[in-house]
Amino acid sequence: MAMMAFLMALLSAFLTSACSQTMPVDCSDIYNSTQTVSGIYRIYPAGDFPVLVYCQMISYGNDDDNGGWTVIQRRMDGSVNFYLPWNQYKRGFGNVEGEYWLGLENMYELTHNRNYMLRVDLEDFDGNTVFALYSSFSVGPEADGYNLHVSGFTDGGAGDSLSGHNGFKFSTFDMDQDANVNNCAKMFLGGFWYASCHHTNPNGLYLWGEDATHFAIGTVWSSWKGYAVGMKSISMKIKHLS
Ligand SMILES: [Ca+2]
Repeated sequence: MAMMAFLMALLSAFLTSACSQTMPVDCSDIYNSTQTVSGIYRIYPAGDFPVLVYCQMISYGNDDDNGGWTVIQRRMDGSVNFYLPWNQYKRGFGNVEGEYWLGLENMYELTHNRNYMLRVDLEDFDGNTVFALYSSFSVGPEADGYNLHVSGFTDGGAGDSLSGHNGFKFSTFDMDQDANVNNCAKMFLGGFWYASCHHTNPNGLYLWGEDATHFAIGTVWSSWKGYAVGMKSISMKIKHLS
């Protein structure tokens, strides 16, 4: 009996260990299991089926701990069309090795169980880089329009273009949940937590620099470069607070 109890304990320890290593919820879990190289990994936001994601494992130096950022949105070369309907924004789209959107349902699953911070990294076409950090970030359930909760801004040179979107529902061209009498997603060619309408448009048209022909349709972050300059790269990444 003692031997059986010992074997059961061993099996239990093995299963616990195997589970924590093969079913990571986010990139922090992967980082904590000693995978410290940035790249593509499988995470399990809802605990059941895997989702491919890019994990930014480097530390930025100003974090409270080490790497393990889960990239939820990334633009870098204009290779992916982001002017897409609701179902695409809900489920996620793009190429995980390049430009992609993780999906609102995955963001909800991740952020309703754990407390996350958000970092937005920006780069212009002259090679300048800045960021904005938010100590709290979460996405509500679909029943609440996947509404945005963001607060606790810290300036990394970018200024704050996101806090004005706090509390707003997500909108796409075929799902107008914004605060404008018109359709913000149609006017600004993206999908976002539009208010009436935006201070930043990370999922807007990739502009390849400055273009004032059509107002604020690009991947702009107004508190840094105004409404006519599209970013060379813009990415949003989250990390849960331990
Ligand atoms: Ca509207």
